[in-house]
Amino acid sequence: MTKGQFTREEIASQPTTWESVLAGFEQERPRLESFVQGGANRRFIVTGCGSTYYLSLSVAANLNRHGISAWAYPASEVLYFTETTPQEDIWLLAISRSGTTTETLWAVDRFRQHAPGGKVIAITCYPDSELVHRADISLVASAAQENSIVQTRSFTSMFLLSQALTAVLTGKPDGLARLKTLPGRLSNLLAQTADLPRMLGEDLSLQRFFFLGGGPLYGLASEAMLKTKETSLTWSEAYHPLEFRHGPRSVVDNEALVVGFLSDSGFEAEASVLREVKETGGRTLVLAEDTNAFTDGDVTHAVALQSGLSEWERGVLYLPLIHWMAYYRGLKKSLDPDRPTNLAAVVELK
Ligand code: F1P
Repeated sequence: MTKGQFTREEIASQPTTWESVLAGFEQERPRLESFVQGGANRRFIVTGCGSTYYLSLSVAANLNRHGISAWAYPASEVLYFTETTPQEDIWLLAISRSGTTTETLWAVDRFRQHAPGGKVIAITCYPDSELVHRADISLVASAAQENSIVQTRSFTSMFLLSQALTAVLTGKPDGLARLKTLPGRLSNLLAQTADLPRMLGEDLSLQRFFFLGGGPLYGLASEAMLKTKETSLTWSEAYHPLEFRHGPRSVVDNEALVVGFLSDSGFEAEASVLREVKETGGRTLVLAEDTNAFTDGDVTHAVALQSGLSEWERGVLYLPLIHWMAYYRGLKKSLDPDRPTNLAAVVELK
């Protein structure tokens, strides 16, 4: 085994994995549709831990955008601060790659006690996991199972399943057809960006990474932060874009890379933040649907996603470039991305 072999294979397989996961969802769709009948007026607590908590933030934003009230919490909050979570007429969407994280399982049990009659939907990668046994219905991305500890294709695949669930809940399956264009778009995007992720990952003059994202992109920016930490032991932080002006930008200099996951809704305001960062000496990378608004010198690097999809549909496209950047940085620092320091694939408590 070479260093990072599992991580490399799993990052690279995302286009084909996404295709498999979406095809698998189609088979499960009739069962899900009958289960969620009248789903448009459901309310959800969305929960997970670590990466899957950050995923929950993006999932809740998407649900709210489509008229389904949703609140995201770390599983430990559902567990120990239940009274701060909605308890009336509520369902639980529990997300866990392994389906065995103790906090998430305990949160499901707690939910059952406090929201009698509330249903539990699970999103996971393991069909025989304890979470599946405790849920009323599960969406499973078996093709996205991973040998590595840090989540890459599992995260993006579970995000796709949550978007497919949202389409079914809102009774708008036409959105599913648009999700199916994402694998091809990712393949094109990786070809288009070529060595940029590796060049940035191997540039050890960069010491601090900041990821900015708003709306459905804040959870993804948080995941990018965690990936960078886990895979390369690097100082990384995540903020809503305009929040960056309110203090955090004080630590930006030429050793900092500020990555903007730019939305459509806040594009102009977000782009201004990234331009200011470069003016004050930081280095910047922007990922946006379209980058024509940036003239030479505005930002250090600009990547156009050109998905043809909205900010609510194209979210998974922001992460693979960061997966690769974190992977190459870990290798450059003589780390093994497959075995991140002090981390286990699953946190199991007694
Ligand atoms: C949750 C999690 C991961 C984290 C690490 C430990 O796992 O906290 O998010 O990156 O791998 O486990 P899961 O509940 O999604 O399996």
